[in-house]
Amino acid sequence: MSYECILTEVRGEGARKTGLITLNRPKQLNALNGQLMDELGAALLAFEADEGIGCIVITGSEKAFAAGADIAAMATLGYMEAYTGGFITRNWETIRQVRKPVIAAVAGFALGGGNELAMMCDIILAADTAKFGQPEIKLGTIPGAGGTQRLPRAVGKAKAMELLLTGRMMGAEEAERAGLVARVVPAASLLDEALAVAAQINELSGPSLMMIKECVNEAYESGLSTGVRTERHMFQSLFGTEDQREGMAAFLEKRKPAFRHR
Ligand code: DAK
Repeated sequence: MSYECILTEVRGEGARKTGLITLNRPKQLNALNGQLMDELGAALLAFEADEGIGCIVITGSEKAFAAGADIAAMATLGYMEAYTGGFITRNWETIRQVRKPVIAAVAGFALGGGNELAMMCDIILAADTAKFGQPEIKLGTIPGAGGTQRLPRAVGKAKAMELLLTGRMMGAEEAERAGLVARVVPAASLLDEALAVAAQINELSGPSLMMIKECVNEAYESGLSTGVRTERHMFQSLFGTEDQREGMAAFLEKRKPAFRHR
């Protein structure tokens, strides 16, 4: 499939490679419109279905990961259009269907829906130029793709309230201190760093990676005891996989494991 608002590539060397998605509406600072969201959804599902892909990286431009949903496309919507269809609803949840690890490599602005998109990824790596925020309040609206839910879980209620109620942006260092991003790297090496993390992940056992995602998301979305119970069941179930046999045997034989993702 050919895309207009994103670029897709396969990167890496090993048996499992990285699916790289670059948001590509630079003139609009990668504002997320319906076409971009459709293409992003299609690309994510294609990489998810491809057995040769272990991990997915989503990135933007130097200036913007994404400056939010496309305000020009939203400005004149009525309630029924917003509720029943159009870009506002479609494909925002697709990323949650992806069971492979997804890394957001963020440089420049990650605002509104851009920050919400990054927060739906499993790991956020930030360039030192990154700026995160939920400025919807300045537009007379509120976040609509999880910002009021995921931001407090990521940075705590106090900072989330301040950011949400004022629309202030925070820089990469502050975002790392607050727990929103995994790591800050120099802007010039952002993509290389993200691809290096992805390459590390690509060497690991696919089923175990999926189960870690499921367990962490379970704990994140429910209570501790439910999460711990899920984790125990997943841990036990991995004793039915070849990769567990291989991983533990390789450790005992002092060699590198050769995972076959089953
Ligand atoms: N939408 C459309 N165009 C945008 C845009 C956006 N979000 N952000 C920037 N642009 C466009 C600008 O209009 C400008 O276009 P031209 O004038 O050149 O034609 C171009 O990108 C460059 O922007 P600036 O000239 O403004 O550049 P600056 O460096 O001066 O400022 C900025 C950069 C990022 C601070 C500024 O552009 C800005 O404040 N942008 C708006 C940020 C914002 O308010 N974002 C939140 C939007 S609301 C939902 C899913 C998602 C959402 C809601 C519901 N559901 C699933 C229900 C999400 C909502 C939002 O994100």
